[in-house]
Parts: sequence; C-alpha cells; structure tokens
Amino acid sequence: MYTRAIVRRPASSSVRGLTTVDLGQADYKLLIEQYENYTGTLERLGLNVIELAALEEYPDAYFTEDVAIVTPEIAVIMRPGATERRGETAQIIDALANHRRLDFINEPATIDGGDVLIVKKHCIVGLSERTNQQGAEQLCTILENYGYKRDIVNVPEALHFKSSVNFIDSRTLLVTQTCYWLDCLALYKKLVVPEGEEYAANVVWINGKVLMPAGYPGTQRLLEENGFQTIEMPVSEISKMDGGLTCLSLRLT
Ligand code: CIR
Repeated sequence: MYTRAIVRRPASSSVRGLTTVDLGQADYKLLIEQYENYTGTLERLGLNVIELAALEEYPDAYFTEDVAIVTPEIAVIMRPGATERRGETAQIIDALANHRRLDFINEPATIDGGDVLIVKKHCIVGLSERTNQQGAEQLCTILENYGYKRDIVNVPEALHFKSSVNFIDSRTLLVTQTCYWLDCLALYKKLVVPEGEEYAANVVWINGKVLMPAGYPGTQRLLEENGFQTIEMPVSEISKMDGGLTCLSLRLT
C-alpha cells in the first residue's frame, strides 16, 4: 500500500513543455483542475500528498515520476534524457532525502523514471529516446544490491515504457498489443487495451483502485470485467503535454 505521494504543482510555463503529440495547445486553468483532481483522488485513497512548489524555469517538472525511482529500500535520482529537464533532479533531492537513502545515475547515462517499471522485486527498464543502455545498466546494478531482478527491453512506438505497460496488481499488467509478447513479461497475467485505446495503458494502481484516463470505455470494461475497480480521471490537458497518470507523482510505500 502507498502512504505518500510526491507531486509538484504545474507552473504556468507547463503549457509550453516538451511534447511529441499534436493535440493542440494545453489550457493552463484546465490543466490545474485536472492536476488538483488527481491529487485530491490520491488523498481520498489515503495518501499523504506532499506538494512541491511550481518551477517556472522547468515546464515539465510536475512530471515528478521521471526524475527519480523509489523503492521501499532506496530512491535513485535519474539523469533525464531531455537536456531541458536535467536541472529538475536537484529540485527533488530534499523531498526524497526525508524518506529514503539516495543513490544517483551518472553521465553519460541517461534515464527517465517513465521508462522504469518495478513490480515487486522485478525491475524492467525500457530503452527509449530518453533512456540509454548505460542508464538502464546503472539503475539495475544499484537495484541488484537489494535483490531486484533486471530486464532491459526496447520501448516500442511510445515516449516511455510505461506509456505501454503498467501493473494493476502484483501479478497482472495492462499492456498495449505491441508489448504483449515481450519475453520478460511472460510470467505475468496480461490484459491488452483495445486497438485505438493505447493511451489508456498508462494507468496507475493506488491502494486497490486503478486510476485510468477518462474516455476509454473498452479499457474500462476490460478492467471492470476482470475484477479491477477503476476511477476515471480527466487528463485531456496533461495528455497534450505527452503526460499520463503515472508520471504525475512519485509514490512511496
Ligand atoms: C516530457 O516530454 O518529458 C514531458 N512533456 C512528458 C513526460 C511524461 N512522463 C512520463 O510519461 N513518465
């Protein structure tokens, strides 16, 4: 169970952050509403939400998931693949140092937290435009000290690995069709999002509920029919910035 989440309030510059999708200009007021709905939902699910101050100079800094990974044993500060985002890491260290011992990824490695899926003691890192082999190796080597098994895979057709694969309980993953056959996922039960609903693979498990983006009825039906309780979250503005539900927080047990 999670007890805390570290989030960062989106700055007004957030609507000018990095994006690869062509969904139009994000509306700041609506983006804030969607962010507050998200943090409010985490609070209702029992989490102590630690909100860090907005950072105007880093438009993407509210995607806190990308700058660190947190396990019960340690927090590892990433070295983000986008140079524009690299300075965000210094801004998260104090918040994490209160809760975990810290380790760091060092150059020339690059790695975004969005490319790291940890399910119990299994760490899967996706190689992407943001995450290179050295980044994956450095993280896996740190986590092996704590008994984590490693897998490193290529990220297919998406910004991050977790755009396409997420856990919905400790044995079950929600995946896009392209990730269904990955060898390292063979031991998991997998639900596949319907064609055309690939964005809905980015869900986040919070204490027995699955938070999912609003407007993906096929995925919602699939989850509910398999016994998962869903909460729909409006994320239109966040998706315009290439973001999803996992990247809005760092969750701590
Ligand atoms: C970026 O391009 O870095 C941000 N605009 C979006 C980051 C989304 N993070 C994630 O999926 N983990």
